[in-house]
Amino acid sequence: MKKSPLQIARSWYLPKTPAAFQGNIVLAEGAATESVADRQAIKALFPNTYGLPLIEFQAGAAPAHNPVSVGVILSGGQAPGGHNVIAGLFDGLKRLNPANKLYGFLGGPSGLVDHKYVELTKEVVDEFRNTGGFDIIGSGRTKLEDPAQFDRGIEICQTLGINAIVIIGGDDSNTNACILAEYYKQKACNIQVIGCPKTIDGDLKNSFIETSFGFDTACKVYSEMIGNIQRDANSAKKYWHFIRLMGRSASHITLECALLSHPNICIISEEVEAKNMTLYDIVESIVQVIVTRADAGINFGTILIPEGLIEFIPAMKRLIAELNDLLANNSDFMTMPTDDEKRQYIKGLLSPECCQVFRSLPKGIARQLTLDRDPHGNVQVSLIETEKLLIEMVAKRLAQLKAEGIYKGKFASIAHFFGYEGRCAIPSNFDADYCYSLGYTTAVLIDGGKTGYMASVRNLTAPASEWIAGGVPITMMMNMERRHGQLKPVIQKALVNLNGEPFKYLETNRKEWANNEINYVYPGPIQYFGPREVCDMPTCTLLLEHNQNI
Ligand code: FBP
Repeated sequence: MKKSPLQIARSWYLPKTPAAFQGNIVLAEGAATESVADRQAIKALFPNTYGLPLIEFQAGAAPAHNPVSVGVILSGGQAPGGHNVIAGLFDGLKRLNPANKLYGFLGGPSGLVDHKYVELTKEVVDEFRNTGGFDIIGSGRTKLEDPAQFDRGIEICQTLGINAIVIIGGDDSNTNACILAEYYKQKACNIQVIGCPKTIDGDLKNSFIETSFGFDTACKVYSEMIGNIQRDANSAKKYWHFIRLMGRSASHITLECALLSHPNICIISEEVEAKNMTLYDIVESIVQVIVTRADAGINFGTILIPEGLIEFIPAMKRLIAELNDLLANNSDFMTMPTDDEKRQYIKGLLSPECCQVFRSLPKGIARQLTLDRDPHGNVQVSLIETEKLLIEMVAKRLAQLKAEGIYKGKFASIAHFFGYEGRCAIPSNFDADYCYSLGYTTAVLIDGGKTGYMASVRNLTAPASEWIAGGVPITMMMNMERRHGQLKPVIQKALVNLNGEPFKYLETNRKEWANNEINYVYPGPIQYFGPREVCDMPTCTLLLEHNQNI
């Protein structure tokens, strides 16, 4: 296979790791923990894995390292650095005991159920060090929720002598990890389960998981493209660019990209919800900036739109919740042959308030809201073209204002959606280091006999040698939420905190960014070699959350 010069150069990169990894590690246990909410319900559902202590790695005398075999699963959407988690896990296991073995389950959680696996040897792992993508073993979105699936997992683990399963995934996949850990503990079948915090969305975080891996690289890739578009806009001076950014529900990606590139407008879903804004309020706020700039003779600009926006507009949120319940396992709906029949059927079942909202939407967008949910019951927001909806509504409003003599500018727009472009990028130094450290941490937790934990590496704004590694009980992050029409235990998603420093920074600066094109910032492409401030900086979000300057 031909490799690019950068790929070859990156294959030699040695990830930077916490100093604790240099010597022998002991697992220091803290006090018992509680879940973030719904404590009684979570405790009842996880009697064997609830309340476990926090774990921090410290230097100490070497315990005996019994040989173990581990199976690893990549779950959900791709995120840069997944291969380095596997490399760190492999190196950690081999260092603890050269007899340790690592297997990879193929194609995501279904590999465990269908018994599709490969042994990950040094030769295989070496090919993928510091590369983007999940292609070493592939990924998938199968939800592990049925005891029959768990039992299939036991069969293959017993066949291969696997003592531990590692699930590298987002909030839903780590919820699966927790359910699996509880089941295996209850069955006393000696299979540990450890999770690893992955997702470009950045919404799997709390005081012990400072960020999910992949967020840094993905945001840097999108910001490079936003910067390039801004330079094009400022050169040609004729287009408004509506840029939708991935991130599912939370607006962390959009916010981080705004902090890096200073667009004219940045919409944050969580703010829209807090201010109880309607779709028309959002359109008005965009139109206001366009008209003001046009008055100054500027007929171009950039607007960042989070992909989950639609779900945060309160009236739309109620509509989506009703649709979720109506469409959950609804075979009548699924087998209807035409879109028109489906539309009529839905209109007949919705409440009057939601039906009115549904009817007010352009047909294409309304249809997109009824498309299949993902296996976890989420609306597939990446399929909803919110940027086009906003363009249509903004153009209509500007035409009205023009007729009234209020708007004198010219409006030409271009729609963009950045998502898949960033998910398999070559990981930044930050993600390469962080992921390798997470993988190594996972190996140590397994060696220590732990189950029901997520690997945690903290103090991430400091140099890697000062990072603090350990484990967080997954039940600690859980609460009860409605999914597929039923209350389920899930890891609580971290949305943008409107009182947090990253959002406050946007709030302070957005007026200036709206009116002036000279404020654009052009971040340029990710750099892998060179000075620290160019190559090793974590996200602005992390820096601001740690009260540091950006
Ligand atoms: P994860 O939560 O699994 O990490 O997925 C992230 C994500 O990239 C979202 O930002 C996006 O909405 C979704 O996956 C797209 O899903 P798919 O890859 O199935 O199209």
